[in-house]
Amino acid sequence: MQVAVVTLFPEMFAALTEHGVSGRGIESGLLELSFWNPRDYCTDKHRNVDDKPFGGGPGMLMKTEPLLATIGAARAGLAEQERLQTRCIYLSPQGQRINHQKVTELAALKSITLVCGRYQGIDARVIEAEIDEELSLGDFVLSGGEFAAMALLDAMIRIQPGALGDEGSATQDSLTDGLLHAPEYTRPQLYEDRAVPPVLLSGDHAAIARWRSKQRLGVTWLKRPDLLDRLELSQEQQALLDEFKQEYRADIA
Ligand code: 9WO
Repeated sequence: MQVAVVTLFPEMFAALTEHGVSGRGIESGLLELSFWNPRDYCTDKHRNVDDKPFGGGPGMLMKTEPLLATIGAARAGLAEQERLQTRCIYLSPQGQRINHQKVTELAALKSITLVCGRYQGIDARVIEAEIDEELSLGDFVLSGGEFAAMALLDAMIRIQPGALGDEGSATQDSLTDGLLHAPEYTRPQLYEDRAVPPVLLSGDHAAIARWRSKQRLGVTWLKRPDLLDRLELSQEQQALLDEFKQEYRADIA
């Protein structure tokens, strides 16, 4: 997959390219990143990349001509096939919310272009003309789109086939099936007066799988009931969730 990133701060992406699973994924060519900096597409002698908003008010916008030239260069830099299919994405709090399903959809594309805004953002006509999709990580404001782009890219890289190695398959991710993860435990077996749930030490794989399924349903019910509302539970899952609720109510009584 080819990803073109339009950013005034390409150096920030070292956090993604030089560490951990995402670093190895890029190193091994699962995802090819290129950077396109509006600073390099300025035409005025001062190399200005910001401009005043019409109508006044605080803050600046990204200067339009260098931004358009950069998006155009990023698109021209893609191979022809990728260019025809590329999706141009702007990361902003005004966008549609990204979830695991969206990440999966984007990760399957041949190429995407990520536009990272700075300052107060970009001219509305650039969004209309050049942006296919405006996406948000949540209802909060950053100082620019770079961290959001990196978060999205990290999520996309780790689900590329071959990214995680053998020990952790992305198909086992929580949220792949719309549920949260079951609680996990490592040593020590006893931490102050808290013991690891005995079933996890039992060696009974069927019992462990059943316990984890029940916990996943229960944890999702407790922490993110909005996720459960969107799911069609099987009879078996409904029975497990009912069991969890009973035990939970007995526990807090
Ligand atoms: C800056 C600013 C300064 C003065 C007055 C108003 C202002 N609004 C903004 C602003 O919203 N800046 C954004 C910074 C412009 C687009 C890129 N930036 C951004 C992206 N912030 N937060 C995101 C983001 C992206 C994805 N998910 C969550 C947040």
